[in-house]
Amino acid sequence: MRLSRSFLPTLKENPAEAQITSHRLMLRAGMIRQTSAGIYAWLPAGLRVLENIANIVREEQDAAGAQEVLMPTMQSAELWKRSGRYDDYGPEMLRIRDRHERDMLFGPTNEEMITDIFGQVVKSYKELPQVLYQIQWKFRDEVRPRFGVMRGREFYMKDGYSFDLDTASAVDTYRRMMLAYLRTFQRLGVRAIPMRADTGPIGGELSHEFLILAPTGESGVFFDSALEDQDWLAENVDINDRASLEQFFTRMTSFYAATDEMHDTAAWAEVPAARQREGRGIEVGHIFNFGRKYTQSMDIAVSGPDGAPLYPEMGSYGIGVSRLVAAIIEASHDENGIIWPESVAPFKAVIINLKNGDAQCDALCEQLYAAASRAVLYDDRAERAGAKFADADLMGHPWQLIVGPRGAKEGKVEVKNRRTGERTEETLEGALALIAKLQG
Ligand code: 5CA
Repeated sequence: MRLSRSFLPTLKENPAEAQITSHRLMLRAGMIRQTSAGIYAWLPAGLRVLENIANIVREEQDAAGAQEVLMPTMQSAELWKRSGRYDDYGPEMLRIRDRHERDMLFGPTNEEMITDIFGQVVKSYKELPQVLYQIQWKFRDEVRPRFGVMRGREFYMKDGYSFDLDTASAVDTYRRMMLAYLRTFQRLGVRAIPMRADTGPIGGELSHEFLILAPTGESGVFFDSALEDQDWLAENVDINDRASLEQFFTRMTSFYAATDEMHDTAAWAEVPAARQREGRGIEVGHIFNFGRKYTQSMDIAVSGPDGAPLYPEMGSYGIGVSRLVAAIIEASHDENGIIWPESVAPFKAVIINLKNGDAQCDALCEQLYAAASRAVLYDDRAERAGAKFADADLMGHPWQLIVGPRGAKEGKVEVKNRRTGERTEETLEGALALIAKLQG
């Protein structure tokens, strides 16, 4: 994409309405614009990050055996009356009446709807287990939407739901999802620490939250630093083997980690002092196992081996996809702007033409750009070099390919790594090889 023709409206000044770094940087880097309280439009750079995150989430869900569906945002109140949550949910639920005076709502979550759909389709225990997920907009009428997309009213969530025959199988599914989550966050270039959590209005016993460390986080966290050193992508787990899943889960939960709500000072004292980490965290995911709460209340049964009706055990698994965009920025930025992990960056590299109109600079940049896919941005604006550098740092592209008149004369490109600040001089071939590698 040529920056001169793009819709990437960067701002030099800090917007007054933004209180935290990620919100400021998302506005300044032209990723989002607010359309009403807690509701945002995603502009091209923001949307690319949102979709990159969603795609990694999708790949790991699919690898864990979950299947993607897409449910509507609008739901009928009838469904929620069946589970008893229509009255319980409170003012966070946006209630709407249609022209026929039917009560509707904008879905804050989908346990009821997926359970109903499951019940229409699955009739026998032989069809279990099933894990279904979607990536869809949710609406919660938060009292105090704040910090931009971090706590929005409309937000993008991956919500998954599992149905198992018995508790042992439901626990396997929970553990499989736990691993998928750890792998997902690691691929997103952030460390999200799993912590035992309260289940709140979703219900159930077994629950973990995943928190990314950041001073602006809403929860206090206590954890063993050994959790930060694990490589979940290298973890050798056979996800179809109960013993292997158990071994992984036992090892993972052997490290202390809890939010302030669940903090246990006696267990904490047993963590070696050098490994005790205290701080604040942003909740980017939450998984729950709540047994038969919805299948029983909504009377959704399958026929068991002896023909008798059997209520499947359920779990639900959320990831805050739009919140993650902000959380990744909170965890990865410096005073000049965003530092995107390569896996989610809106553009993996920017070609910076330091002297537009100079025949040699233009020719070299065009040669690089001709080899580039949509993952590379070309700053071809008639701007000062300083302004181009500032925007490149602000937008956080992992690589900058800098072409100035002196280098262009010799066919040389300066390559800067945004994270390390390291600069190298490359030949045209070297720069083309980097572009090919980034796109590969
Ligand atoms: N039904 C379950 C899991 S599918 C559920 O709704 N879980 S949740 O309430 O914990 O939400 C899942 C994730 O959505 C949270 O971990 C958080 O990352 C994100 N989230 C929740 N509320 C908001 C909000 N107001 N703005 C942005 N993200 C949010």
